[in-house]
Amino acid sequence: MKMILAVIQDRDWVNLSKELTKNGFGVTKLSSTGGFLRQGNTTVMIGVDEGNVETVFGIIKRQCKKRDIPMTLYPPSITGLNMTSPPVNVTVGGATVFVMNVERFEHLE
Ligand code: 2BA
Repeated sequence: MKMILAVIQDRDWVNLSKELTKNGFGVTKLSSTGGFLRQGNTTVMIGVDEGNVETVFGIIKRQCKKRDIPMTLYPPSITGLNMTSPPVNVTVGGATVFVMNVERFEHLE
């Protein structure tokens, strides 16, 4: 068994979870925060048999979009001045995905 851990954008969660569950994959959502933008994002945990890893990758690729996010590098709270620097675009996504081996999996009842 493998554990797929994917950091995605919040707005992709609904469509991603719909397609995963429709195809019989269990998924858990964790609320997370990116270290660079310091904005909320979503981390999903998907436990799958090894043979399904590529199927899940296909679903993530379909549902998680690359987007440009405007970011103000130096807001007044940092500069102490009553002005902001012009926003720059940071490209985020589609998804940052890790695949890990699972030593043991049990669904206890
Ligand atoms: P953030 O850390 O908020 O990063 C958002 C986006 O900012 C990144 O998009 C990337 O395009 C850019 N970025 C990040 N660090 C940068 C840097 N030092 N210099 C310039 N640009 C930088 P993604 O690469 O799509 O990453 C989206 C989110 O995935 C990240 O949000 C973070 O939460 C997570 N992530 C990315 N790489 C990771 C890693 N190696 N380990 C753990 N989490 C990771």
